[in-house]
Amino acid sequence: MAADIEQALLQQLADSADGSIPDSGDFATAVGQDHLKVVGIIKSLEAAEMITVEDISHSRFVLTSEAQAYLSAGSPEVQLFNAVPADGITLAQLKSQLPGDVSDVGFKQAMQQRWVALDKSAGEPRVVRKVDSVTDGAQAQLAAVAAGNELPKGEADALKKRKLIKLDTWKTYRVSKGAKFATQRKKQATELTSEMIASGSWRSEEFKPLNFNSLGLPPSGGHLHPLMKVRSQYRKIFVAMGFQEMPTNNYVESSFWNFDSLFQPQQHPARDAHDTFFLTSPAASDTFPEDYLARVKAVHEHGGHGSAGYGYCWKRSEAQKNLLRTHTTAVSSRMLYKLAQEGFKPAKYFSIDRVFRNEAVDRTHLAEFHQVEGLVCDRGLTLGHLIATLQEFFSRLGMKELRFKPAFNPYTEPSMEIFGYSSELGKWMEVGNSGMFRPEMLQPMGLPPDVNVIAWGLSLERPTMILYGIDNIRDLFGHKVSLSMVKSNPICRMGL
Ligand code: FB9
Repeated sequence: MAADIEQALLQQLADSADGSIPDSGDFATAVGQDHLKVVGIIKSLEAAEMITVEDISHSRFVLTSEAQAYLSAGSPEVQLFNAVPADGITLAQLKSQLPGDVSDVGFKQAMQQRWVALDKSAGEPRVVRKVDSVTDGAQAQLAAVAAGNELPKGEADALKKRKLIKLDTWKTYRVSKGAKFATQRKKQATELTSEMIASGSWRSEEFKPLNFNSLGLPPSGGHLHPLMKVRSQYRKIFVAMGFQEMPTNNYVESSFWNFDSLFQPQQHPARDAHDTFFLTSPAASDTFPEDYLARVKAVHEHGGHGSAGYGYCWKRSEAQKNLLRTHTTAVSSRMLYKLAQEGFKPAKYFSIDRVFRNEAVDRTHLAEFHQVEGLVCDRGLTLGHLIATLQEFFSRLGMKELRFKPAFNPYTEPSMEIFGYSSELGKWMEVGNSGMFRPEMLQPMGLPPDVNVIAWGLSLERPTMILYGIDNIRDLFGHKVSLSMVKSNPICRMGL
């Protein structure tokens, strides 16, 4: 037990003539303890200034694992020599008789020592003996090393070169009495108690020095996932720009609000199970604002508000199908309808929450991601307002330069893909999509005809991967995420 070793060491110091223990290695052997354990105690006694310590460095050659084998089997050159019959043997036969490493090393050594020669005179090369007998000097040397005897430098260097021996170094300690030497370690008090003060015993107490550098236990607190940290930064930006957050607490949506209300035709490819997760139970919704639903049916079938519509037979059953929302634009649609029903007033809304798409999973795409969406609803809004708003929004994300590429969304016209120049990455990248909601979407809701809605969307995952230097989205989100990453990820400030 550690205390016994400590006791034995202090006692031996007290009893020793010169007040020292010459070598902790011998002491460990004497008390039958592992030297490492003794070193631990020596270090703590030294810290308590009960002893002083001097290092003693040791080194000696030890056999490598390869040499261990030769100790019993003989050196490879001797094993090879013994395998060469008096009348010689073909190299191939010889190699087949000895383990691979022995025949190669052995042959080289035996040739070097001129014990054997290669006779190529007749056809296949033959190994022949050049001496009648040999002594296994190498094995003897290895045995000497194993026994701890010194070898002449030349021999040691030769064995070292053959990687048969290696230098083993270790340290022991000469231990002497320290300033605070005692045969008993005085348990250092770790705190000043009222009893000590009352009894006055504090005067004779030895207090454990306070280690002001000790880090102490890190406060165990909650850790925000990087996505949540970036989400809160996006929230701050939206709120600072006067936007209100939309309620997104419904992953399950009806096709009506997710697609139909957005004037997305019922045969649109995004509406089949290849792209969308449809629910089997509850498979369908049936509570809709019927008057509004009728107007949506009408605009899909016949258009209106300057639109030709799609001219197909719109089916209620299709709109009833429940799904995992494919975009938070479904929430925008509900909020705009509500705004129209409650009597239009200008509004700025945003949403940040999960959306689900039955897409192939790859380094940057999972079957779900967090969509960030913003919209401004007001009279006379134009594409210019959208571009200016995007510039303001992305400049707060640190993206001062934007470019816009015409695009297509079923629910916005005109639509633009947004590209931003990332100074961190030194390249242009797609940072989102945007557009002006179509009148075929807004008018059936009951919004005044001169009200326009500019909107845009992006993801949370892409900026978070860039900010945290995460290359594969699986390392950011999902069951493979290492909790240490969540616990140790720094705070990344965007755009400041
Ligand atoms: O987030 C995306 N890119 C991005 C965003 C920010 C960023 O860094 C910040 C500045 C610091 C870096 C990159 N994208 C959108 C672009 C691409 O990554 C794209 O390949 C993947 N997109 C997702 C959809 O994938 C199928 C990102 C996601 C996306 C795309 C479009 C919308 C929302 C999310 C939308 C919309 C919309 C359009 C009009 C009206 C309303 C909403």
